[in-house]
Amino acid sequence: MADSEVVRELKSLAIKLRRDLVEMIGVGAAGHLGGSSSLAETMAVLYFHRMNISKDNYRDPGRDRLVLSKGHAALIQYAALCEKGFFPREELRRVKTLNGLLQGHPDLSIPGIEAVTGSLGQGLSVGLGMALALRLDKNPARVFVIMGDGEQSEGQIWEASQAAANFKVDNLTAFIDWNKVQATGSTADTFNIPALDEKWRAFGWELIPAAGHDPASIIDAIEAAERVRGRPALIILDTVKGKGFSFAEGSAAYHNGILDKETYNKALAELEAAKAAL
Ligand SMILES: Cc1ncc(C[n+]2csc(CCOP(=O)(O)OP(=O)(O)O)c2C)c(N)n1
Repeated sequence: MADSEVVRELKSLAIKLRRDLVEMIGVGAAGHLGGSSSLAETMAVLYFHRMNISKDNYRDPGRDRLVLSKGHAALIQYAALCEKGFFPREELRRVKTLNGLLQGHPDLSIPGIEAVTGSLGQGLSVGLGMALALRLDKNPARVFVIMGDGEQSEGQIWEASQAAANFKVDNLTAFIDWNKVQATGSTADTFNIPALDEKWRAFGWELIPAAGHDPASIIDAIEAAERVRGRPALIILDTVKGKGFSFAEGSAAYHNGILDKETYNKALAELEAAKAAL
């Protein structure tokens, strides 16, 4: 069970990451608010509690690796990397500009990014390759892969899923950001995948549920995943798309919506209120 002060600090970090996210999107421009904010607590836990990764060791073979398979949520990962000092804050202001470092989807030119993603369905295969290579090298580092629930419609995921179980990979922890909404509507209406958890179990994975906006639950789930031996583990993060912003919660409109002055100010005000309530 995580220390309550640690949990409070991670909650506060998640709010900070959401603030950077809103500022990166800005007024009058589109940005992936919904699927980024649903990952704020997970990013806080991974980067500030669990992963052995820093601006000084991010090229060392012994570092832990994170592959953001749902690459459209890159802004929340950039916010975390920036907070860890991987690049100066000015880069957040130049995000998604031609001469900026931070592109709309993760790119290997960005310090701390481990894989090019954005075309959905590929990240688990990439992470599996990393995990197998680490095992061959007897390297104890771990690989984390974050997928979306809408992304589960991609066939390549199921090939990687079977391969990971076949090769008894246990140095890989995968996540599904189960926020129930994808780009244009609910995941169930757009491409329904009944009994998703049973499918993963049938494919040979250990399944671990987590409350995706509670750092303590995420930490417990990650620790449980790391105790699993001889097969891969999947954490299903029960989350809300657009979490933290009343106008965006559960809404496909803010998958990649435009913030106007009013919603921008409202977003910042709601974050201030959340911070004050901590
Ligand atoms: C191969 C591929 N097909 C389609 C898209 C377009 N696309 C971008 S995000 C998205 C929805 C993804 O939904 P989900 O995985 O649930 O992400 P989240 O809701 O967590 O943002 C789609 C279809 C894409 N990026 N890649």
